[in-house]
Amino acid sequence: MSEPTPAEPTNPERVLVIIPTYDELENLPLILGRIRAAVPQVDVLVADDSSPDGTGDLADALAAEDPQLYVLHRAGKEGLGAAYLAGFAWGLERGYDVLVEMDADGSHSPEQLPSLLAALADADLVLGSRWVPGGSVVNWPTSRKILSRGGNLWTRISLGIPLHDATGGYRVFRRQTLLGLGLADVASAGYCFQVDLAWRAIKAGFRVVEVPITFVEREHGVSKMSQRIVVEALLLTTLWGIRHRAGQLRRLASRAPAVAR
Ligand SMILES: Nc1nc2c(ncn2[C@@H]2O[C@H](COP(=O)(O)OP(=O)(O)OP(=O)(O)O)[C@@H](O)[C@H]2O)c(=O)[nH]1
Ligand SMILES: [Mg+2]
Repeated sequence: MSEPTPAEPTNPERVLVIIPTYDELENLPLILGRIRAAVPQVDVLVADDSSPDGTGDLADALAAEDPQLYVLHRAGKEGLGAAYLAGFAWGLERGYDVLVEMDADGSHSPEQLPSLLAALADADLVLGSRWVPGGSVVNWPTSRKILSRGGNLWTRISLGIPLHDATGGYRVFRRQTLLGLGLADVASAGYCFQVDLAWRAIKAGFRVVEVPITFVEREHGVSKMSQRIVVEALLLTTLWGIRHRAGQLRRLASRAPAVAR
């Protein structure tokens, strides 16, 4: 008797990797080459904020040769969060099932994307995490590790969420998850944008799963991380935490039995 033929997967999910860029001329061809080798099935959208170094023009030239590469040109530098929001809107309009956040600088290894995509089978949002067992950071000075771990500890305490790496930017969203996050009123720009989205996902009841990644410090180009971005993250996380706790207290008080006078 012949073996039954395994069912062909029908309608494989369409995946869009969104890469925000600002002055990533050296990195862009490297990351795109690695994506093509590691996950040839995915489409890629480069969201460039009119990089002065010509990253947007290079992206156009590469897209002319690659039918799975698209470029979103934005008017000027508005921060990572705004570029992702525009990229999400672009991908959702075009019906992608899965949308991925990935930096251009090589810190997020495309070779690890299959493990993040696999984790989506039991999750609505997958976070690439440096700070769970198996996760790591390569070539970071101790000061950056302390900043990242400290920021994440503060986020956990302040918001009361169980995540170890809420500030990381290597993520996989289901389409339905993004649609359920209320993206229209997201205003945060830097690291805070990542915390904001993870927290919204948890509050909305989505399953958020952390998968270990090896984060490698960029070798080319300069970081756009600034003191302003760190301060924004610290202040906003604290403010959200205070509001969250105040709301919890109000709800608790309203449920308490009325005291006889
Ligand atoms: N479109 C757009 N992309 C940005 C902007 N700021 C940063 N990016 C991109 O966002 C990604 C992450 O930025 P990085 O400068 O590497 O910041 P980071 O990874 O948080 O910090 P480092 O760990 O120091 O590299 C990179 O692909 C940047 O080119 C921006 O204002 N607009
Ligand atoms: Mg980086």
